[in-house]
Amino acid sequence: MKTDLISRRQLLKSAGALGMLALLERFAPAYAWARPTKLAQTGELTGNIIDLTIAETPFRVGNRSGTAVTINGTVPGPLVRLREGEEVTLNVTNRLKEIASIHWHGVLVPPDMDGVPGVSFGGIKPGTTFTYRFPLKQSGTYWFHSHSGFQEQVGVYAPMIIDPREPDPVKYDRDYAVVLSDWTFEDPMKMMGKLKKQAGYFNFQRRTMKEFLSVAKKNGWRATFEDYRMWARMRMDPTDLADVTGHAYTYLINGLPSASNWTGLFRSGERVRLRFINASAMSIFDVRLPGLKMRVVQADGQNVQPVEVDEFRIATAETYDVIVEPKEDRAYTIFAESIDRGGYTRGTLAPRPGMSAEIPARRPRPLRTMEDMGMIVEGMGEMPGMQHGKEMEGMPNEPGEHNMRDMENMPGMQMEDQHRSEIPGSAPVKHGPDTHGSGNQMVPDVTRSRLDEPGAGLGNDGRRVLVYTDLKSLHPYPDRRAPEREIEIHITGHMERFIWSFDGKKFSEAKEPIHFRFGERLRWTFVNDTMMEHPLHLHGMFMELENGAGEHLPRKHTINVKPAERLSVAITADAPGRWAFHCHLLFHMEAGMFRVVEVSEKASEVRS
Ligand SMILES: [Cu+2]
Repeated sequence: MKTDLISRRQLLKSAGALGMLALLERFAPAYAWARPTKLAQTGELTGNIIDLTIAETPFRVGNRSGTAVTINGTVPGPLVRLREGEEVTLNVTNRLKEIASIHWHGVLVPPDMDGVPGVSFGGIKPGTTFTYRFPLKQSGTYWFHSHSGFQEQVGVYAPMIIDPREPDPVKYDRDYAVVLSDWTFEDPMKMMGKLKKQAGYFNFQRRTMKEFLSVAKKNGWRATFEDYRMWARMRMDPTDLADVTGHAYTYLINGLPSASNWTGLFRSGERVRLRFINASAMSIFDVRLPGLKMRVVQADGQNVQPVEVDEFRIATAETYDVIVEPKEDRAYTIFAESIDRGGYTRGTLAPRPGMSAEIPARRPRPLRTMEDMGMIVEGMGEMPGMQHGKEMEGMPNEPGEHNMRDMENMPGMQMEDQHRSEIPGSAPVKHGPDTHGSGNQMVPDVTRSRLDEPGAGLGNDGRRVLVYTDLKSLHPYPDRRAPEREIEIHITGHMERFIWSFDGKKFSEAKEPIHFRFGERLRWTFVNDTMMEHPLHLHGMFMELENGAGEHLPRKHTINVKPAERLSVAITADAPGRWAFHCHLLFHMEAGMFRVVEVSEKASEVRS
C-alpha cells in the first residue's frame, strides 16, 4: 500500500543517516532508556535543591555539523520530580555566550521567579548562576523551557512532575513522562528568515512559464526546481496547517526519533499513566495508542473528571495525562502524528524491551474549511459543527439567535446551573468594523465557539476524539464570582508576511500592557481572526475555560484557539505583577504575538 511505503520512507528519513540516529540517542536523557528491572524512569532529579546547567554541545556527524543546547547535557533535559507543599531551590547556570532563562511552564510562582527576560527579570547572563526559589502550591505534570530567543527549539526543555501532598486521586501502577518535541538541524533564525521570505515565493509562483524558464536558465534547472519545491513545502496558504512541517522537523519522544523507538514497559493488567507533554517549538500532535482506550485524567497539570477517548490533539505547550490498561502480552504503538500529517513520531509500550507494534498508516492531510475562514455559508446553521443547541438542551435559553451583547442580558448567564453553564460566544458573532490595520490580513465574517469540535482532520473516522467540552475539572473552581468585566483580544496576523500579532499590533508596537485589576474576576474573550491554530499561554494565573462545565470549568495554562474561533476564559487576577501572555508557537511569539499582562491596583479602561 502506498501509505505503508510512505511510512517506511518516513521512518528511514527520520533515522536519516545512521549517524543522526546515534547523535539523537547520544543526547537523549536517561529516562529515554527504560530498563526491565526499573519500574520508574531513571534519571530523575529530586529533592529540594536542583542544579541545572544550560550549555552548548557542538557536534559533527558526517558532513553535517550543528549545535544542540542542552540542560545537564541532554535533550530534553532531566526529569525534575518535586513534591507539593515544599519549597524548591533551582540553581540554573548559563554556560552559553548569550543570555538564557528557564520558565516553569504552568507552575504558579512569584513574578520574579517566572523566568521571562524583559518581563520578570533580566535573564541569566553568560557564565552566571541564577537561583530560583519558590514554594510548590500545586501538583501535576508540567515542564520547563528557555524563554530566550530560539533556545527552546534547539533543546532547552524538560519535564517536571509535582507529586501531590494528599493521596493522588489518580490511581496508577507506574508512570512515564512522554515528552513530544520537534528537532531540526537548521538554524531556527534561518528558518524564521525563510518563513518571512515567502511573500517572494508567492510572487515566484505567479510568474509566467517564460519567467520561470529564464530563472532556470540563470540558476540552473535543478536549483530552481529544488527552490520551488522547498518553498512549496514551506509556504502557507489555505491548505497549510503548520508553518514548519515534517520536511524540516524530526519528531521526538523523550528525545528519541521513531527509529530509536522509545519504550515504556508494563506488566499485563497494570494501570500505566502516560504524562504527555508537548514541548515542541511549532508542532501540534494527534496522539493515539491503537488497540488501547485512553482515560484522560489531567489536562495542563489539573485533574479532570476521567474521560475515555481513542485519540487527543495536543497543542504546543499543553499537557495531558492519560491512563491505559494494556491487558495483552504484546507491544502497543504510541503514535503522535503532526497536525498537517507531514510527519510523526512513535514510541512503544511493551511487556519486554526490544518489541514493537505496527505503525499506523498515515491519514490524508486535512484541508482548511469555510468555517476556518469564518465565512458565512448558506445553511450554516445546519452544519454539524454548529449544532451547539444540542449540547444545550434543557437550557432556559437557546443560544441560537443571540449575539454576545444580547447574552450579557440573558438570565441564563447568571443562573445557578450545577451541571452546565453558558458557553459564551457559542453563537456566531459578526466581526466588528475593526480590521486591525495593515498587519492583519484577514477578517472572518463570523467567529464562534468551536470548543466541541475535535479540530481539522479529526473526528470523521469513528474514533472518539477528546474535545474541549469534555474537560471538566475534578473539583469545582474556587472563585464563584461572575466576571465583573469582559475584555476581548483578537488574534491577528499576516500569513504571507509572517507577521503575528494581537489586535493587529506586534509586541514591539504595543504601547501598553494589558491591565488586570488585582483581585478582580474577569472574562477574557479570544477571537481568532487567522486561519491557523494558536495555543495561547498566560503566565502566573490559570485560565478557566468557559466550556459549559458549570462549576467544573477546567483550568488551563494553554488554550488552543481554532481558526475563526471565539472563546472565553474566566480569570481571577490574584497574582500581582507583570506576566507574559503569548502564542506558544515559538515563531509566532518571536514574530510578535506576545503581550505583557500587568496585574495591579491600577484601574484599567474597559474595552468592549
Ligand atoms: Cu500562534
